[in-house]
Amino acid sequence: MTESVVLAVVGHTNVGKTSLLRTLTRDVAFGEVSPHASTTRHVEGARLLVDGEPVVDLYDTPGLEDAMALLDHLEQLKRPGERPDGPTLLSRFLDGPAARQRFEQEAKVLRQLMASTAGLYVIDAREPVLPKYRDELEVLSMCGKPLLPALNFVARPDNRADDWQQALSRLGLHALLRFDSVAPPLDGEKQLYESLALLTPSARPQLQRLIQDRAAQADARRRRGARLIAELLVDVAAYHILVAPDQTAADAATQTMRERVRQREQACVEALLRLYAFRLKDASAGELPLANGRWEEDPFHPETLKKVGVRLGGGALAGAASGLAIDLMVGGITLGAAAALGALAGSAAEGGRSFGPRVLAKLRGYRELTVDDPILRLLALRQQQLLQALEARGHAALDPVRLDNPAEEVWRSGKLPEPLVKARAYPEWSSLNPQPRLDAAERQAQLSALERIISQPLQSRA
Ligand SMILES: Nc1nc2c(ncn2[C@@H]2O[C@H](COP(=O)(O)OP(=O)(O)OP(=O)(O)O)[C@@H](O)[C@H]2O)c(=O)[nH]1
Ligand SMILES: [Mg+2]
Repeated sequence: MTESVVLAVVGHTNVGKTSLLRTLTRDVAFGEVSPHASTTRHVEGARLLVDGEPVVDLYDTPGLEDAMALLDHLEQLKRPGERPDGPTLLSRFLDGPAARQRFEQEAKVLRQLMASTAGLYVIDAREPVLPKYRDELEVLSMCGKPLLPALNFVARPDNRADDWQQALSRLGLHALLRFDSVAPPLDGEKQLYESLALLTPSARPQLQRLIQDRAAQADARRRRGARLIAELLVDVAAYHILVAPDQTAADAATQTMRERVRQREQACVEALLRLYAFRLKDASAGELPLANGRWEEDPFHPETLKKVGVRLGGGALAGAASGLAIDLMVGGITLGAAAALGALAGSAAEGGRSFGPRVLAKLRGYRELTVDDPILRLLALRQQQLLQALEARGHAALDPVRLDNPAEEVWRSGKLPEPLVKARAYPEWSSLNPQPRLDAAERQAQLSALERIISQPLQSRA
């Protein structure tokens, strides 16, 4: 087995070293992050595995505070006429008393970097390029290890990444990374490992493995996320309540429907957060403007008719019931007429089985309450935006994602995707209805089709 690559994350205090580790490990609980200096006091490691094997060990280190004083001290450690190289001089320092006292924190950092394959030098790119950073780089470079500067905070408009790039190249550091631990660029992680692979050829195989594994995982997560959203939408589209023809029943049904759709959306939010390894408090859903639902005054939805039609095609029905079905097919029937035919449908045992309880209930004057199209559209939009936000969110982020009611044209006003139109006619596809049949092959096929639609980026979908 090849050895894992050891990376030390180093830099000035409060520049986001621990935050970077959180994002790279996808672990929101790694270490302690705070807006105050000197938060991390000890070296702390985290291991990145591929197929259960360690490939990269990342080490968080305390922040450097006074590199200038340390440089002065190192100068004093030189003997007259001697010009020791960096590692020699640093070893002398690390064996001396100052490494246990005044420069205890700095000693921890330098020991870790000397024991590592390479270092990631984190910079708060909002800061002006001050001489103290040059001193830091001078001390760190004495370890004799490749250093990759990582300009952090570049998602902030007030960053000075260009100034830093110039200053670093004057110091001979030409490879660098633009990153943001809170809002990392989508390919930021890949760039980080690729840049490190260029600096440390011996680490290339492991870093390549990690890059591939991370990409595959991101892909799998995105597909799983789209599936979770597809399941929510089919659940809600196929959800229906048969309501007796009086106002009290209608009010109660509307209330129930609102409550259950809200809970179902929340369950999807939570599943997405878990999938992306965030905490429940990392997202909060604004109120869903769930109006009064949709009353299917015309209970004979084209899809329902198609379904009934297909069954009638089986030829099991005789005389009257077939006539009824034909009337339904051409849409020439009203609720009143249907109710008048209720007795017929109810007594026709053969027909009863074919129509199923849903159609029979409607024939008896029951109405069907379903969730309105705009709500379906809104749910689709909100969850897709959440998915996008989670993909672009670093595990160092502290502010929650907020789910609003976004403006987007295709889902808002375009044609509702076919799988959802279809789901309207299949109450058994919804886990919100009694006796669901969630493993039905057709449901699975429609979920897959919907998952593909959802996997496309929001804007480019036509
Ligand atoms: N917006 C933004 N904030 C960040 C980023 N990185 C870190 N922060 C914030 O900066 C502050 C310092 O982050 P830490 O990760 O604790 O910094 P550190 O370098 O580990 O600090 P010490 O351990 O004290 O040396 C925290 O308030 C973070 O939330 C970033 O890329 N973008
Ligand atoms: Mg820290």
